[in-house]
Amino acid sequence: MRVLTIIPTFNEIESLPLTLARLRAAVPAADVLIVDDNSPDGTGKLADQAATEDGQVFVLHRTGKAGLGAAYIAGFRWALERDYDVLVEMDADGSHRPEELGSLLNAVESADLVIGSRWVAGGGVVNWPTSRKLLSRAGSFYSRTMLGLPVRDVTAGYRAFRRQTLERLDLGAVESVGYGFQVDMTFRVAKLGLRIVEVPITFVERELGASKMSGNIVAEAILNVTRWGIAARWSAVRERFGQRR
Ligand SMILES: Nc1nc2c(ncn2[C@@H]2O[C@H](COP(=O)(O)OP(=O)(O)O)[C@@H](O)[C@H]2O)c(=O)[nH]1
Ligand SMILES: [Mg+2]
Repeated sequence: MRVLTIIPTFNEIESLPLTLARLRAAVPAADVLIVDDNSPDGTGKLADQAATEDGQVFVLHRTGKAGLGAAYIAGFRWALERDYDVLVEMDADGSHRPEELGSLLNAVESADLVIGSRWVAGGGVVNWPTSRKLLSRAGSFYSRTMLGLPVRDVTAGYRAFRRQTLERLDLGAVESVGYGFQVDMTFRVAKLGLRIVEVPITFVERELGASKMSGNIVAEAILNVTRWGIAARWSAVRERFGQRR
């Protein structure tokens, strides 16, 4: 299994070196692609330096900040042009512990998409206030019910896709940027009837640098989930009505 771990970065100069070192130590066989959106703090240069020192580290430079979703889509395309079997999503800030990647990779041997999940037995979050935990759980609950998804942690960003899963998706149609991107991808994989498996992870809130998530990104996710849910129900109703005629 050839594995590529994709790490999107925007101003992660403090966090990236440690995450990269931990990842290379935890799963030495996996290649790494850093997708940097021209970070003003020089993360891109730091990534280039890492790539010159380590033949398994690659960098994709983009012209400016275009959101997490767009960065991942570019990373997926890069990987699909090469012969990787498994594509992993991982944050740069250490929240997705590289030491837990092995458990995602074990699971992806018999799944189309593996989600590292905070909200299944054995999973959890370190250093989040109760309010943030509630927001995440409520967001997952709303998305799960609205879209009929068999997933407890729908917005999770620590994932492993089989190459064939991404090949079956229309990547150009994915527009969402933040948490909505993760929900969007889950919904698309579920609609294809593919096998989604959650493995428990412990998400550790970042200690260095700043979060890029914003109220806008949360609002986009809620709005999109509502639109997709209504559209899915509406087409189910039309199908039933059509069958009766
Ligand atoms: N390339 C790129 N990476 C981004 C962008 N927004 C966020 N990221 C990265 O996505 C990951 C998750 O973002 P983070 O701010 O930690 O979100 P949070 O964990 O929900 O607070 C980090 O590695 C960020 O550097 C973006 O617009 N472009
Ligand atoms: Mg984070």
